[in-house]
Amino acid sequence: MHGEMEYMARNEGSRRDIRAWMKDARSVLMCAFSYGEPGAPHASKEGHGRVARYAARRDYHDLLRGRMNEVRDWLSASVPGARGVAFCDMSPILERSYASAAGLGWQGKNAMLLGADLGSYFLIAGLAMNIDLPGDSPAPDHCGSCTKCLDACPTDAFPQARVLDASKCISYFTIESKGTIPEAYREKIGDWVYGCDVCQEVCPWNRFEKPARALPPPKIATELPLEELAGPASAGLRARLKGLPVARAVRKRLTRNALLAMGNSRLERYRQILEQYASDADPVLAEQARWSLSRLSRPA
Ligand code: B12
Ligand code: SF4
Ligand code: SF4
Repeated sequence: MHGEMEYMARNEGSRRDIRAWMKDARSVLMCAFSYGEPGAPHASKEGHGRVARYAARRDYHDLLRGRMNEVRDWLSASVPGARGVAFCDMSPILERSYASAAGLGWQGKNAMLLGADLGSYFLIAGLAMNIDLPGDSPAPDHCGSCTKCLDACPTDAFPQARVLDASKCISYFTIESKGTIPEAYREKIGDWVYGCDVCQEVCPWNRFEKPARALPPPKIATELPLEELAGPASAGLRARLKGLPVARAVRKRLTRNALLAMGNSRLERYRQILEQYASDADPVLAEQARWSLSRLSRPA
């Protein structure tokens, strides 16, 4: 279920109780930071690889923790003895669980936290405090009989509604997985080169997505030219990706993903670059390029 992300299994028990992380925590404050772009098209584009929407903006971890620390400082200044620690994504805490208990939204069948007034294109950050704060009630579930996300997932990554098998998720393959991508999933990954938004794109509640306020505007398009991604690390590309989550995927992973997408595109114009990589010293890249080359000669 977790693929190479061993930390998920390792900390499973303690991640459910924040007191394993902050001993004297008495309240948890959860916030949603929207990165929606109402009306913006996010479609495949010939010769390009797709990047998940959140990844087109500046890396959010420090930024959002910083915003929560501002709240912490304000609370600490107002309540004597109040102390707290902010978290966003990097700490051993099940953020969706806490956010759902805090009433930010309900857990959709696609495992995403969803709000009736903001859809699911938002990131979560939290603040654990050593003081009692008034609690909110969990939000009611509005998925009803809809199964659009479960039906649309290209890799069938949901063994049941609300449970994600991370080891089958395109987001896992393209961002986290270091080695060879299993053959059975390559075609299904299509043109995704960093993350995946399919189970959110089809969600009817995302017609209520909200534009970002705390997060800066996108720095890159959500479609990137495949040749540029697989080519030599140009100063131009490095500068464009600097400070973005995409820069977290080491160069080799991005190249592997771009080679895969080239195979799925079946465009003859990639033959030369794929032939070059087919004899690369790196076995993961060489094998990926050979597979993609084999796709060029086959009819779609
Ligand atoms: C590891 C991780 C991943 C892994 C694995 C995800 C997984 N299995 O959940 C991979 C790389 C695949 C991944 C993908 C994505 N991720 Co991610 N990921 C995380 C991370 C770091 C840990 C999540 C985790 O531990 N999951 C394990 C399972 C057990 O927990 P869970 O899904 O959170 O759900 C539990 C609770 O919600 C609770 N629950 C609450 N209500 C209900 C109701 C029912 C009926 C049930 C059964 C359970 C349930 O029980 C669940 C099971 O224990 C979190 C940040 C964090 N620290 O929480 C971000 C986070 C979950 N990811 C996030 C995002 C944005 C994504 C992507 C959209 C990125 C992308 N576009 O590619 C995809 C979405 C995939 C999907 N459909 O969920 C956001 C989600 C925001 C939101 N609105 O929900 C988070 C919260 C990061 C953040 N700080 O904003 N991610
Ligand atoms: S992010 Fe993509 S691959 Fe992962 S569960 Fe959603 S639709 Fe499936
Ligand atoms: S697509 Fe349908 S089932 Fe999936 S999360 Fe959205 S409302 Fe729920």
